[in-house]
Amino acid sequence: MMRILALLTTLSLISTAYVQVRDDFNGGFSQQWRWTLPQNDPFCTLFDNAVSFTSNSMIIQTRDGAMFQAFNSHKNVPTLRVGPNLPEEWYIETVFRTDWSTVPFYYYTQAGIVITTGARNYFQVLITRNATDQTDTINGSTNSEIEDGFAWGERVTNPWTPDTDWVGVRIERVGGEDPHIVVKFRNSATGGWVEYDGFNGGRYYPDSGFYQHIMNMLSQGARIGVYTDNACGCGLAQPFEFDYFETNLPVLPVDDVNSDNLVDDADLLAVLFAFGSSGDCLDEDVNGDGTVDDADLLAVLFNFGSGG
Ligand SMILES: [Ca+2]
Ligand SMILES: [Ca+2]
Ligand SMILES: [Ca+2]
Repeated sequence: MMRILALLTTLSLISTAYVQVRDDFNGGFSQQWRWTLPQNDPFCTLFDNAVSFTSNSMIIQTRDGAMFQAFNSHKNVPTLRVGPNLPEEWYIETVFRTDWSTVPFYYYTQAGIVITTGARNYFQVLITRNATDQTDTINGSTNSEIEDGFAWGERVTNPWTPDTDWVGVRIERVGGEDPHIVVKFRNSATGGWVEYDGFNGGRYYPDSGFYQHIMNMLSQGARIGVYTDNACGCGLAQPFEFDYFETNLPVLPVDDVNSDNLVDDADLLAVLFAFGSSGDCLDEDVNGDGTVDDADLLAVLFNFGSGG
């Protein structure tokens, strides 16, 4: 093995271009998702058999738990890790559906996108039960926290009466002469992505704290993924079915065990040291089958020398 390591470390590192990442959840993950969430207890959020796949979607049932303020106990938060070298223009989007008729009017039950460095720091773009009005409506919303300091994002859509069709949320950065971040949504009436249409609109400009918070997280190894929340602590197991998740942000390969943007001998050694371990959330379990073994070693070797 040492001969192999010595040989491999002499290889020059190859840069790979980042491309659009899309997971259609066709019977399982096609991308490099992880269930770990820093600053959260449990660190491994995969919990209670709440996650399943159809041939073309992923279903997450809400579970009690929260990222809200210091209640850092959220469950079932799958994310991808963002690497360096963000493109000037980027986007993250997901599309999902649920049967809103089973969500009580008085809970802010919600789902959507999360950008996070941990349970104490995040930004979410969501579609939420409109519990403020306590009517059978839903609306787009945003939430944010910096060091557990919660801020409702003050970006909402006008409420609408839900149907069983897909809905979607999207966050994107527009570059050029007027750079800004914008949050968008879609439902069966919008005919595609449209900007948040409630008060304050959907745009964040570079002088806003929310803009800076989002960009800071993305430049510090953020994780991006899908989020579900019963927002009640009442045991409500609401199934949210996700059709797909897509982004053009650079996503670190799962073979990069130590998240330093290179697949090299350090990752190989990490796998070797964890050899024989088992569990749901081991970084060294590269192929995600629950055990660290020779298959994971081979997976790292196969991508050896790749990086951003
Ligand atoms: Ca928190
Ligand atoms: Ca690495
Ligand atoms: Ca494995």
